[in-house]
Amino acid sequence: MSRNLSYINLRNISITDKLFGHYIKKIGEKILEHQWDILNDTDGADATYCIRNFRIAAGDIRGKREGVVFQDTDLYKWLESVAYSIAGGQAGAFEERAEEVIDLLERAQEEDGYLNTYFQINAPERKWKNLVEGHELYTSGHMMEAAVAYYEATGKTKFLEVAKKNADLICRIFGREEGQIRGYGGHQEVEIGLIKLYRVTGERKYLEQAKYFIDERGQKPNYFAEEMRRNDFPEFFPEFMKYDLEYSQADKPPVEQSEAVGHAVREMYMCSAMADLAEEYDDKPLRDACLRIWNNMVKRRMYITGGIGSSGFRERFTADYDLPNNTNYCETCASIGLMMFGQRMASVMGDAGYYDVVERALYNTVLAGINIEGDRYFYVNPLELVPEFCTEHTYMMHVKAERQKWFSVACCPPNVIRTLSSLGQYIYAKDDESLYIHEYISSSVKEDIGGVSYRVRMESDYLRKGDVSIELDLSGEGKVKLRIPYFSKKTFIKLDGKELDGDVKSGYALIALSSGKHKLDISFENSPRWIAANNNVRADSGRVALVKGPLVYCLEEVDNGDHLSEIYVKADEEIVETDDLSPVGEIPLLSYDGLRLKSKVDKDELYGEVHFDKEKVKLKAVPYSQWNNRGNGEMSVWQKIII
Ligand code: FUB
Ligand code: ZN
Repeated sequence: MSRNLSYINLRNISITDKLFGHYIKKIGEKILEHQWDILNDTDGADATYCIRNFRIAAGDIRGKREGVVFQDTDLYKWLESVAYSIAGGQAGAFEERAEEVIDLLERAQEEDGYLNTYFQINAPERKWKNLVEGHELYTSGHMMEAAVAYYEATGKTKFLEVAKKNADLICRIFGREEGQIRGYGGHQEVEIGLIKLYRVTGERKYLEQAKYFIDERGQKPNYFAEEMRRNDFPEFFPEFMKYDLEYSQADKPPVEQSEAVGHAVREMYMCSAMADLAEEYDDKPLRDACLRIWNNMVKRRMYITGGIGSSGFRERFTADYDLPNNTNYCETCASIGLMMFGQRMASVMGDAGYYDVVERALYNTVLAGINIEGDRYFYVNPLELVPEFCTEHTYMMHVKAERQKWFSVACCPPNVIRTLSSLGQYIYAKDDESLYIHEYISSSVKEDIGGVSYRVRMESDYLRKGDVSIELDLSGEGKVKLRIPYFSKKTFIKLDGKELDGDVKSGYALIALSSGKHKLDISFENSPRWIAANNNVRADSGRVALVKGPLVYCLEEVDNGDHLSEIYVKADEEIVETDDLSPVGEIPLLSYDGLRLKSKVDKDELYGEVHFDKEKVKLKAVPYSQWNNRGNGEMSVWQKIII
């Protein structure tokens, strides 16, 4: 069965947006270079050993392999970002370097297709023996994703051949035939890589292998339980061991699962593959499982910022409505995974509503993952923070009060970059007869759809006024489907100056177009408003959060002083869009009146009589994605309410 939606090659999309264009430009100008230095240990920070490990594996130098077991993925994600950036016209200068690295990969790869520097150098006898934590399949999956991206950007096949050779090995090693390992990866990812490889090569065995990995997961006898029971099971992450099978979603087959559980990134990568497979195989039970997990997550286990993973301990989901604001994890990668899952759900379900969640994650948690300068990253994304309380060796030690240059487990920084550099594929999509516009990000696209050439230029003021103007030039009759975001209570669409009736199906307004030039003027309602959480979310009881369109706002110490916990607001207070704009993207900062209730307990005492000073204050809120760009300080999304 064919897919409902296909991606458009990034070579055909150009992003000019004030907000996202800023980061995309920085990727080409400095981020890829900076990350390259980090991978090569030439930036003066702690060594990552990443390229060095490949050079050892290729026999260029001698030494012991260093870094975390999946360190190779940092290079694969870098290559994937380079590929998307080449396609977007931002990184031509990196192609030569990428070619050299691909040569290195080719030389490091073993004859049978095996390529993983940890096991090649440090533990060749343990290949495929620790599927729970060894990350071999995970690492291969990232290689496949990067190779497909590089092929699509450049048309060159060398990297694709390396990835195929590795995938062929995986297809030989894993399966239900005599002599094959009947296992699957502890951290899902290879499934996504294999599906992409199938889509670009047309070789069905890759799709079938991905289906095998999903179908076999959690079957009895449980592969992971057996593997962990073996005496020779090496522990790569002792702190992660002795965990429940649910942690890697392997306690039962995915098709029987109903809740977002365990490690959040693993869950999202697995669900992304499940949604792809449900569509490729027209597999209703698998699609229903995706739907159950999705609904459980977005209705009970997701933050207003699109963050997921409530527990700082083991980066995982916890229980329904457990959404603490300061001890949470909300890993940047998990929200990237949420974007990936939502993008696929929109296709398999044929419903634009999934992009409301994609957008929530993108505009808030994912963008908060990187600073404006493009050289610092958040791994954990709290919704409330007092810097002094984020101390080492406590329950808050995972929370950093400021973005970091890099991490010893550096999954998030290159993940943000590959996501931002492939953003075009979240903006546009197509089916046999229509162009889909999911995100209102200034850009242009040219694409042939059903024999008709579409040339489209979008100018978006989505975040400020809610206005979007789209110029289209079609060589024949065609259709455009516009996602109508959930927050827009009133949407006006004009085609060539004439108002349309605004018929919306499955979250899309369908616009039929004749051949020639057209102009769409869209106006979304996006005035700022307060939002409350479900009563079961104890952490947000009696509190409200401020949003405007897809953006969640927060208070920062730099604008409002410290002790943000003393602040109270009235939810009917007028919210003013100020002329003060965010440093990037020209997003209006919001201002409103509030109260500070300050306890008068003597400063030398901890407790005392009940006396409060009440002070009227003028508050200023900034987009959450841009917090911590003006020095360190307190931050809070949810504010206490006075009725
Ligand atoms: O295990 C690989 C990656 O490292 C995970 O996705 C992240 O959560 C981090 O633990
Ligand atoms: Zn991460």
